[in-house]
Amino acid sequence: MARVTLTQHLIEQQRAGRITADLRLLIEVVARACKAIGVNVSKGALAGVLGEAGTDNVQGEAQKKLDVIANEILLQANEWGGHLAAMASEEVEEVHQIPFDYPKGGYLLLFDPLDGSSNIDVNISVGTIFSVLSNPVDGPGEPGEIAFLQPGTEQVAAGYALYGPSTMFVLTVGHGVHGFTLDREMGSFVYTHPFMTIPVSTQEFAINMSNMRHWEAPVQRYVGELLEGVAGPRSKDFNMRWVASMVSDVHRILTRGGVFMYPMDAKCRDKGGKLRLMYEANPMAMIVEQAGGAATTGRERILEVAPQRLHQRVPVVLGSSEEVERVTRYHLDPQ
Ligand code: AHM
Ligand code: MG
Repeated sequence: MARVTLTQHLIEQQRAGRITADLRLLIEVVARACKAIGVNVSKGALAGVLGEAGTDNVQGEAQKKLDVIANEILLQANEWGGHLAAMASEEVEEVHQIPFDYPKGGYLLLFDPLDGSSNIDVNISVGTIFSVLSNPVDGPGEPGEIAFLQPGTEQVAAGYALYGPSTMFVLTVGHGVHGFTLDREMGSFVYTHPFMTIPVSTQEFAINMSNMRHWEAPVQRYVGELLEGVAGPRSKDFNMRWVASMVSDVHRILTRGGVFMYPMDAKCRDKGGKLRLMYEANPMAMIVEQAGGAATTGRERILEVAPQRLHQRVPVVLGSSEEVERVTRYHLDPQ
């Protein structure tokens, strides 16, 4: 049977009226940029791309060389196609405007170019996360930060690339979640994972346990119960995994279920949480909901959070719906 590529899948989505021609082009360009990022990631020490870039990003975090390279690849790939009104990146403080000599389109693209970058130097999987919104501003003006401050429910597409043992591209345009695996010889993403779904129940959780003493009471209670195993109130044993690369941890949950948490804690309280709303939590929440899971801040649905700032952070609880509902209940109704 002929293999279906990402290109063919997107053309079919366009024919079915689920995406516009411009959105198809946008997603193709992002996927092509992710291939280029994957090539750089896989070269590692051979290309001299490991280590610090010697600069800080907008969040005051030291940038890795690959953070900078991945950001440049995505910005340059998307500037000239005519499908975007503007871009925003974890690595860039201000909105990135389309250079005046290129045509502009109706979409806004947001991304974390290389998520989980603490894993780069130790050769563990990292990823790219992206979110697409429509530009609410009509006319020729340049969209400012306010144009981007739309709740996650307004996303028209979201996805990620995972640079793991194989490179994958996972996408939703609001009609399920679809996964593609890079055929390195052919250079194309092949449709390998149709309609990815997250089981409702799970026996696996993902959280950075070293922060336990900093968590709020509801998360202490929830994880405490999991750790009691069969003898505790949950009457089953739970396994734990933590890659410290959100794309990898979410991909595992999309593949076999689980719950992922980066909750509010005493260390990140000043910032509002650890993970960024606009280009980490929102796209992952859309993907997880489209796969039948749930995603909250512990208190409200992530996709309904009204954003105040481009680089805003939020607590994140996502994955198998039974567990996300339980964690959220513990926050809203503490006893
Ligand atoms: P980054 O965008 O700077 O790479 O940070 C986000 C990452 C997530 O991928 C991951 O879930 C989390 O930070 C890991 O944090 P920690 O090192 O505290 O476990
Ligand atoms: Mg990140």
